[in-house]
Amino acid sequence: MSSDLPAPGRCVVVGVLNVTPDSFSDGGRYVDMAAALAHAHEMWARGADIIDVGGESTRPGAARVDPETEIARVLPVIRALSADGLRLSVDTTRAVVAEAALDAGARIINDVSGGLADPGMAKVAAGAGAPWVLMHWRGHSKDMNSLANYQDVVAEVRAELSARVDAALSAGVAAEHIVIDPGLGFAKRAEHDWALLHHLDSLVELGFPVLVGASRKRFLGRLLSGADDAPRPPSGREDATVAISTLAAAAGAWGVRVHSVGASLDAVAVVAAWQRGHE
Ligand code: PMM
Repeated sequence: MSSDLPAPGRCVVVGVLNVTPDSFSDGGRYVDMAAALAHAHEMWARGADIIDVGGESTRPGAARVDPETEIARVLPVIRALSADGLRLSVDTTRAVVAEAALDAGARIINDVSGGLADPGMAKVAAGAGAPWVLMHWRGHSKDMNSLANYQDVVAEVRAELSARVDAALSAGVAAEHIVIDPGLGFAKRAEHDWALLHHLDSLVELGFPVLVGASRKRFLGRLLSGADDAPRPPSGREDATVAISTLAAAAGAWGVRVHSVGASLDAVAVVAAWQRGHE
């Protein structure tokens, strides 16, 4: 595996830093620059392997922000954190944002559209020689719920992701720079998310590192709904998120993307020791 991607001998933990006013679970808490930097440092000090900085909300139904706003949100944060030595990814579907973020010190592109939203992204990734997370995606947030139609979600996500991998390779992206991600909750209903997790091996088999982003997502809220059938709110989905980190690591995921890194770091350390049979 490329030295650009961390390989800590256990499942990698990516800490989420959303600098957006409207992200569903931590929306608005880190728009303040000082708070964003402090939160990133806290995750890094706890042992997070990558801090994923995003300036555009991808929650279902969210409207898009313009590229200038997205750049203005993420760039100062990336500049400051990379100067402090943190390993950063930029969560963006836009080539212009990814390029600016890489120039400012980000080292990895996390593209929830897998290169579909912006045809210029492949060129930026190939040109910079940067690792590129290709997530399974079928359309922008405002229409993604209507795109959640599958005959066989596992086979279709696998085939659609393979097509994105082929496109990245043909654009000159190195194989060791590619990470794939099932895109839980993106054009997927709860039944699709669970089927993909149940068959995570069919993505792992493709031979690329697999990243799983389940943290606090809707399908967990639904699973944990109370007697009134109302979904458990995001603040009550943390223990379930840690359970997913544990099971994803055991199933061969390369990494998990989470909001609260501590418990997931402990969980993936346990999985690694269990698998080795010694500390
Ligand atoms: N999910 C969100 C945003 N970015 N990136 C990857 N690679 N995988 C994901 O599952 C993913 C992502 C949405 O969640 P957030 O609003 O909590 O960041």
